[in-house]
Amino acid sequence: MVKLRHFHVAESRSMRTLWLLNELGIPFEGVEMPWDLKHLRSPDYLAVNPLGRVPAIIDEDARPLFESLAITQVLCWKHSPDGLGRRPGHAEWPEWLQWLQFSETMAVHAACLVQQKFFIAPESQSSAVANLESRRLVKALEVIDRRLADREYLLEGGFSAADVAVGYSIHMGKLFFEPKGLVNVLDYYERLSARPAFQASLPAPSAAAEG
Ligand SMILES: N[C@@H](CCC(=O)N[C@@H](CS)C(=O)NCC(=O)O)C(=O)O
Repeated sequence: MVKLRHFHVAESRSMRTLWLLNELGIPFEGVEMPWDLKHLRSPDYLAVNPLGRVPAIIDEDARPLFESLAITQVLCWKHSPDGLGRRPGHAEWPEWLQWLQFSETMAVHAACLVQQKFFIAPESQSSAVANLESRRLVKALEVIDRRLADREYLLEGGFSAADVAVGYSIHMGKLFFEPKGLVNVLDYYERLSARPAFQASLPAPSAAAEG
């Protein structure tokens, strides 16, 4: 019996959770919604996530959980505490937590660019905001680039959910520009995006073409 439900909108923060679920290889039911407020702000969905955003999950305890990085921590704790996760007390636990949160620092800049480009009417878009947010995203990517100068993944111990979280934010950032010159980031993204679990979290080709 499938116990876990995952609420997803293609190419949104819920891709982070979908990719993680695919890496974990645990059974779940995907509830896919379109990018529209009719679904995201419906009373049924607001009962799951009071802000009407994605991702959210409902696990076996039947209590909804939202915020992608809280979901990451809970799922890793339950299903892969010493693999994709790191436990409190593990030497890499502080850094694991840090890179998880850093992924949201990056995603907030990318989300602002998504709003500027897709959701704000052209006459209200601001090139000053778009330039500032792009520069701040590049600064964050430079931090990742330096971190990867002498390692394949963010942690010495190898691939973890921190790479899923940050990898999704790079994926989102790449919608706007190629981080040219940041060769470590580009190699890293290539490694991450070749993973079957990443591939399985992309929209189906027909959906991508429509959308
Ligand atoms: N910090 C939250 C951000 C969630 C979030 O803003 N998700 C976006 C998609 S990337 C969303 O659902 N936006 C719909 C809306 O704001 O109406 C998380 O990481 O889960």
